[in-house]
Amino acid sequence: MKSVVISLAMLCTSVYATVDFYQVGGPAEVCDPSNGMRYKFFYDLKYTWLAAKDACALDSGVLAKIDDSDLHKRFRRYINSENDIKNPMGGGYWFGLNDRLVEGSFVFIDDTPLSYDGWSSRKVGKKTVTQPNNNVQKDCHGQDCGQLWQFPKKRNKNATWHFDDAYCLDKKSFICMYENGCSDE
Ligand SMILES: [Ca+2]
Ligand SMILES: [Ca+2]
Repeated sequence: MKSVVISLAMLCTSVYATVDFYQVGGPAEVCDPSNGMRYKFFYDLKYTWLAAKDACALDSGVLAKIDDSDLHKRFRRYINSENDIKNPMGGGYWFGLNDRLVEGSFVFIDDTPLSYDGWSSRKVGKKTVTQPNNNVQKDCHGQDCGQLWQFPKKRNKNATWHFDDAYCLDKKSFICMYENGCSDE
């Protein structure tokens, strides 16, 4: 009997790998059945990256870690499925990604290095502009903080929410992540 239960549990785990976020207490708060994490979308606020990091800590969370293609897809699908969430006040969502310590070495809040390429790449005229580009036009220190970018913002076209390095002092909406609050049943 025990082995049947275990194999059923394994089956459920593999099925859940493709299941989308489900809401807990409203559209701005979701659980991911694949990793058991809870996420909150602070779509109606906009803070600098450091202030967003502090706001997550005050709420007993951290800026979200998005480090694989499946999780990134779940975020992209979920954001575009909810009107409020897909129109964040800050024009994008800060998450935990940053290269503040060593230029070009992107890490998350827990200092693990980025191992997945979710970066934006788009055509501008005949050129392809690929992120991260550490743009220095507005700030000589460049861009060291990672956002899920609300691009393209054209009417009736969903953003792709790819990664972009942005100016840490820009004010953006943000996504916090929590290890508790999702039932593991
Ligand atoms: Ca940078
Ligand atoms: Ca950039």
